[in-house]
Amino acid sequence: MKFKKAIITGITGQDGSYLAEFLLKKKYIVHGIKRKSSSFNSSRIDHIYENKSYKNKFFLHYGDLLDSNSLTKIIRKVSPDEIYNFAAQSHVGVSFELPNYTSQVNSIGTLNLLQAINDCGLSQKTKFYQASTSELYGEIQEKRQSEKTPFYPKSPYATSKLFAYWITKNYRESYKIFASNGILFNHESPRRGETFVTRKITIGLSRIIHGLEKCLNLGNIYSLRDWGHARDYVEMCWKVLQFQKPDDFVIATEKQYSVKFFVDQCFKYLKIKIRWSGKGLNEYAKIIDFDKKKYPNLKINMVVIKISKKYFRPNEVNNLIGNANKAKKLLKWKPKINIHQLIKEMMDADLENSRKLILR
Ligand code: NAP
Ligand code: F7E
Repeated sequence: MKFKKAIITGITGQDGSYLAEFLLKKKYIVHGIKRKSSSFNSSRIDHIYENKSYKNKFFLHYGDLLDSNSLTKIIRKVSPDEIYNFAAQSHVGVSFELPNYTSQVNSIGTLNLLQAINDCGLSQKTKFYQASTSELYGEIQEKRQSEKTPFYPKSPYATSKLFAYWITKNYRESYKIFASNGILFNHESPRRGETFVTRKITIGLSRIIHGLEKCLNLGNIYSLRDWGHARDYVEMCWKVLQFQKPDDFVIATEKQYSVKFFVDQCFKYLKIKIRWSGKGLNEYAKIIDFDKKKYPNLKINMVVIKISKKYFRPNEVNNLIGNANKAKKLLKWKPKINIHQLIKEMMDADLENSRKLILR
């Protein structure tokens, strides 16, 4: 039996690790591209690498989106059926501080991959998935954003992803590569990068509970997002490439919550009562009731959330919510995990991580 071969860029990231697990379960041979780092960056995939049943099925290659030679070499050697481009400088806030680097990796990096497919003579064999983003909608032009909604990017991250979106379409039209964009709205998990807001909240609250930190500082808590689960969404990335033709799809839960709501629901899950007071940069939340036996490190009136100017962006995307009708209809998909299940999974995992930190 001939197994399909896939290359995943960004294998060490949240989505890369979940997609690797998903494809391996589907009997793919998975090749991950991992960049050289001075410290360990493989914690999300170590369990896959060490799993004996994936011996000869899971391979890692050093490569970098900015080093086109490395990409061509790997693509030529593997001759993959599918490439999933997840590698990116993916932090919107950081992109304002690293606009040039973000643009190089996210824009030119995507072009390097597409050109490598062509240069290796694989344009009629290798399907290409581009990790596009709801950030493309930025200053929203429609209440619910679909594949037809005009883009209005508001950060170096979003503008770099706009180039990547269009170059993917361009290579589809010019060279007939099966190249598709998944326009994914925010998706989270216990493997989410620690500086993205949901994970920052679940880590922050876990550490406060364990007495490792006193207070969590946040930025714009009135920002609205459509949050799904990464494990749910990587299945969609795969489905996008199994569709009968290359196309672009919005993937979203179609439900919207504020950052403040996410905080409130985490405290609710923990059965800790808080009260919000103040306005703007002076807004804060303090603890007003909790189980003293369960949480010996907490105190009544302890201020646990503060607002800090540091976490506001020069240009804020305030309001995103997707319309995923096309994916639901054509790819026969609907999200499986709701925000409460997501919060439970993230809180439980980070409480356990903090507990282990203390035991060390
Ligand atoms: P992530 O956790 O930040 O992972 C990014 C990955 O890219 C990491 O493996 C990182 O390697 C790698 N990378 C960064 N620069 C690279 C370079 N120059 N060459 C090769 N690899 C490089 O991101 P994610 O949340 O999994 O998201 C996956 C993709 O989907 C990204 O392209 C992101 O922009 C896009 N996206 C994400 C969301 C979301 O809500 N998560 C929504 C829409 C679109 P290191 O581990 O060494 O840093
Ligand atoms: O911010 C606000 C912040 O950094 C969400 C990336 O995966 O999804 C992600 O981008 C919201 C923003 O994600 C803090 O201002 C408040 O309004 O978790 P985030 P993001 O910017 O939406 C999209 C779809 C991607 O494509 C990206 O790759 O929360 N916020 N206080 C905060 N955000 C952070 N990070 N930290 C705070 O303290």
